[in-house]
Amino acid sequence: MIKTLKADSSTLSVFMQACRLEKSRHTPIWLMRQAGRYMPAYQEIRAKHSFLELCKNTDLATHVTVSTVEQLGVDAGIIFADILLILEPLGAGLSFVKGDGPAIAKPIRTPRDIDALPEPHVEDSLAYVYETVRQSRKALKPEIALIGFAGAPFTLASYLIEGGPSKSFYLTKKFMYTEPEAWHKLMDKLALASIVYLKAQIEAGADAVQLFDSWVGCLGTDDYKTFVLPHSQKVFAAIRNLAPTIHFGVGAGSLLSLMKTAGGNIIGLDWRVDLDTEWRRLGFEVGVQGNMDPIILLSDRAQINLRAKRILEQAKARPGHIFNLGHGILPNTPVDNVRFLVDEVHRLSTH
Ligand code: 1CP
Repeated sequence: MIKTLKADSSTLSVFMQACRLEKSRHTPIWLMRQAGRYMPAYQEIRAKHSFLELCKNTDLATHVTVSTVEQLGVDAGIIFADILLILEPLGAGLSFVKGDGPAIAKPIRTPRDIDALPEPHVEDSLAYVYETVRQSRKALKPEIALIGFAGAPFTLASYLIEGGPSKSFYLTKKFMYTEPEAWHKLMDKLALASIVYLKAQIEAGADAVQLFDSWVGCLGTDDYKTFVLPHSQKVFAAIRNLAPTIHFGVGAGSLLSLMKTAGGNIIGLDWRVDLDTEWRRLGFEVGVQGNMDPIILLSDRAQINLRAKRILEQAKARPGHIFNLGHGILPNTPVDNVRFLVDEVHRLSTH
């Protein structure tokens, strides 16, 4: 049984209707990275607290989640957290360096490093995330869905092995190709921890969950099948009956049907693919989320209107389209443009 919002409110949430591939009064919209540095209110909070402090302060994290929804008028909130938090109880030495993004003090470079990884006990070590879910669900109006999330095993492994962001994923791929046995052991460990993590978020009140495989687009189809698919599939199989799931990757056009095989009620599309063509190819038994280029939000209202219209035309008001960007909002985005997009999507899709 897929979990719904409280019996009387499930029919009110356009986001949950889309997750269930039901018609809704307008197309739901939320935006990846909707809470963050492009918002002056967020910057003010960040001036006083480090990013990790903010994630662990459940009152503040709830405030960021909920006030973002109120400010933008979106149909779903996403808990304020990060895909990399799960690496902390794995003893990776996670920090966020100003300007440079995340850094891992103890990256994984040998099979022995994997054997030495501690048991992460995510039920306890990430209890603050579940508390943020609980508080946010309570604070949001019933018709606003709350999205929980985790990083997919491949994207998490890439940070653990590279030690931070990467463009080529050279160390990750080298490890995958030369140490396949250790690779699968690591992926299995990450998948098992993510299952416990996602189940606890759903238990705490997340209405749907998104698995971010942001960097999987660097792989070819054969490598995805061999090294990634079984592990992501394990995560989706474990939670499929608990809540609707969204499966997201960037630059992953050639992997979309394999990602569908791995799992997800909704498949994330970025701007590099044509929404209509890809949805047809995937089949209408799954929904799609996307797919505006985040840089459109740095242009002007005329362009935002035009592009929103085009995406909605491509989706043809089929049930199961969740409007979003193809990737996260960029730091220099004007908040007014984001609000304009949300209003336009609601206005243009109301029927
Ligand atoms: O300086 C700051 O204030 C920190 C910036 C920041 C924020 C606001 C980071 C560091 N993470 C987050 C929050 C976050 N991250 C959320 C919740 C907020 C929301 O979406 O509204 C979510 C869902 C994420 C997910 C996330 N973190 C992903 C997957 C999505 C994506 O962008 O592909 C990834 C890859 C990360 C890693 C990460 N965390 C932070 C940064 C700067 C990065 C990317 C670094 C890189 O380029 O590899």
